[in-house]
Amino acid sequence: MATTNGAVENGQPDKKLPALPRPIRNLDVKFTKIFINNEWHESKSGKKFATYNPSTLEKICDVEEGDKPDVDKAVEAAQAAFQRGSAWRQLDALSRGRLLHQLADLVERDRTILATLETMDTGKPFLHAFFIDLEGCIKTLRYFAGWADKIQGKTIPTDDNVVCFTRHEPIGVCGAITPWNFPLLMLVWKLAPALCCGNTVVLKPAEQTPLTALHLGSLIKEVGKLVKEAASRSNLKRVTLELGGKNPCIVCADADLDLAVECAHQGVFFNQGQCCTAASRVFVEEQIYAEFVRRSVEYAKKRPVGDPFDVRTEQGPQIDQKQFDKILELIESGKKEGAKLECGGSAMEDRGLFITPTVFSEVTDNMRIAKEEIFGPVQPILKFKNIEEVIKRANSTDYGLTAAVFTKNLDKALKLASALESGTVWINCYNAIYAQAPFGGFKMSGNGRELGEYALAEYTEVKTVTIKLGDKNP
Ligand code: NW8
Repeated sequence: MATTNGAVENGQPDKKLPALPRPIRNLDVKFTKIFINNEWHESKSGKKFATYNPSTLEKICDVEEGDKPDVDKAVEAAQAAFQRGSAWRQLDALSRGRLLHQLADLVERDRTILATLETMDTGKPFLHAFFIDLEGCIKTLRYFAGWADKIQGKTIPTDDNVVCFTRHEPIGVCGAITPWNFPLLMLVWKLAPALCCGNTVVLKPAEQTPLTALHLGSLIKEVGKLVKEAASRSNLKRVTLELGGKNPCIVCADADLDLAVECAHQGVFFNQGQCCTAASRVFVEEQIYAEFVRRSVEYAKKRPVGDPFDVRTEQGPQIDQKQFDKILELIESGKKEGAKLECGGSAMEDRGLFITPTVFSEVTDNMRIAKEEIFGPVQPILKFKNIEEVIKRANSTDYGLTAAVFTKNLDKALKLASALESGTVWINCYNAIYAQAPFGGFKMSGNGRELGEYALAEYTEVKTVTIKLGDKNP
């Protein structure tokens, strides 16, 4: 029986845990057409493509297939909306921010629908879709909503009698191509900063996973009505890219071993291994190597794989047959090249595209599993002897997206943070991604930054305005 002070008879505080969100069963997919200029369109070619649930291999629905003429139509509409004097261009910055907040409100309202669609379309666990993808979307929209009226230039003192200042202007129509691993989240990482700077956007979602992008279209339709006209641009396109990674995760002998094992495990297996940030080269110092492998194998064997709508599931199926085959082929190469298969290593019997969590030990730098992006639930564990050596080996890749270091020694942590050639270095944590902090790649992992204030630079042109002042005093 609960008492007035909120305590129950057993002495535990009567704290009500919020009930876990539940997916929507038999959700009807409402939006399957191309969204342009606040209207739904059929494809000009009349073509459609099927999208499949990778967990059941059943067809979810047919979606209108956009091609060049449809993209041209979208670009024309986006150019028109960007035209000087259009409703969008005349909108004040605070209102632009308010629209992004309203879109965030609607994403919150439809959060369960969107998380359900994302799980149907990708096979990722529903609770991950709900608490990571949708949480990240809402936070990113609100973060950039706040920036809309804070984008400002500088006043620059010069060596002449002039007033010189800069304006940070929107570039114009932004084309965004988004991946299938985090369909809605990656879309929002592009849409939110582009719109907060006053641009217009043409988005092409990955063929595998169009559903949440289309639902977002329906939400945008609710937010406001955009108007049309025409604009022309030069052909020198600015390109921002977020590409792959073969991300080193360095575990020093002095690390908190429980933490390091857990983070390295989640770091590589999260999202079925289908993350640009996957911890796909785990370097472990020799003194603790055997123990680290033992505990990592224990973790991998316990990882719950199955129906992504089951609340206990941590790992669902891979996205499609092509990725599935590629991962199994790389696992075979690991076996052939002499890595030690500790657990997993195969497809799950009589199921669709599920792969058992796989750990390889005794991996060396020249094996394919140590060099190529696997994009699957495969953890290659390598051994290192000292810091100078591991820096060299960690950096000897064309990629440079993220790196992680586990150590209790601050000097070592900071030395590695500066020596590692990657856009992000995580110390004693993994996948610590925030709307406020920039994210992007060094080297072949990409160009430019998403999230944080730095993302604004990708979506704005700087204009210098210089005004000659009169020589005479008034
Ligand atoms: C945008 C994203 C996040 C966020 C939280 C937790 C775990 C993993 C990811 C993640 C704003 C605020 C928070 C994650 C997301 C994308 C990739 C890899 C990991 N993001 N998160 Cl590619």
